[in-house]
Amino acid sequence: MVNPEIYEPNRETAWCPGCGDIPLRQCLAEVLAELELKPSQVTMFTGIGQAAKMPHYIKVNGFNGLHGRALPPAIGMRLANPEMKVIVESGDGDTYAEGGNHILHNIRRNPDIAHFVHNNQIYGLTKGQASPTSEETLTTSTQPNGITQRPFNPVKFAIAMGATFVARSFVGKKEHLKAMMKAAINHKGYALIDILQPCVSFNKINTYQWYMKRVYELGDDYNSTDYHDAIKKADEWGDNIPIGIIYKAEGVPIFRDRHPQIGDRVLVKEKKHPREFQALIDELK
Ligand SMILES: Cc1ncc(C[n+]2csc(CCOP(=O)(O)OP(=O)(O)O)c2C)c(N)n1
Ligand code: SF4
Repeated sequence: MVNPEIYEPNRETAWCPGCGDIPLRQCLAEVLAELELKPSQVTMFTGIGQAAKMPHYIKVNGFNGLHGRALPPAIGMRLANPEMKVIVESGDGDTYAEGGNHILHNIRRNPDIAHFVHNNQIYGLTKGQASPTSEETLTTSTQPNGITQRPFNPVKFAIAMGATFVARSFVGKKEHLKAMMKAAINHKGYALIDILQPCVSFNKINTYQWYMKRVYELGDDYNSTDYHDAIKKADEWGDNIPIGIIYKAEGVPIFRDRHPQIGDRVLVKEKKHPREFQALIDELK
């Protein structure tokens, strides 16, 4: 088995002690090792935020770009290199606010990407402004009278948009989170996990204790392939918060398969002569 230490999950970070990003990184390292993946076989794409620092702190190929813009380059790599495992890590703000447009159209494409959203229901890096998933009862330094908008439901949104794998997990349930990550990485298509990840410095509502009292694991009797049941489950929030694979659809074509001109080609392995590009540049001049 690959040793999880190869991913350097204990490397020093700028995250606060107790931040939910720390156990999340540990789970990820263990999952990649248990799936027998080497660092060279994985590329991680991120935008901006505390969550988006992940490729700085774990040893895989990494691309750290603009706020909310992790998905477009990830899709590019997926088209060019089907041999690479592509993982996107992003915060709730990065995904559902700045990246809102990208997640929407990404779901329509169904690329073969595992997307792990660190949902701490706050903007952590910029010191605690409200994010789309913040509770209405939360007050922050910039929203001292509370949030004036209703929270966004990412699980319901993704199911309604036709995402082919939608799960929720919690960093306080490590074995559960690892099982979800493995299922997402192995899913053929776009797999979103909304991961409940406490920000111990700026979100004083959604703490580890708050979640421990509320989260419950979906049992074997839950049928994750039923769209209407999934929408009902996605609506559960408050005293009881379900975690698990909330919706899954098999057999939907992935983005690459809709491009027959690519076929089985691994574009990064193809040697193009510079002259071929010159002809194209001349034509477009
Ligand atoms: C286009 C753009 N808008 C705003 C910012 C400022 N900014 C940097 S990080 C951040 C919030 C990050 O919050 P989130 O994505 O939830 O991640 P977290 O830090 O909580 O993990 C913002 C608004 C930016 N860098 N770029
Ligand atoms: S501010 Fe919040 S999200 Fe950022 S490192 Fe600290 S606990 Fe984690």
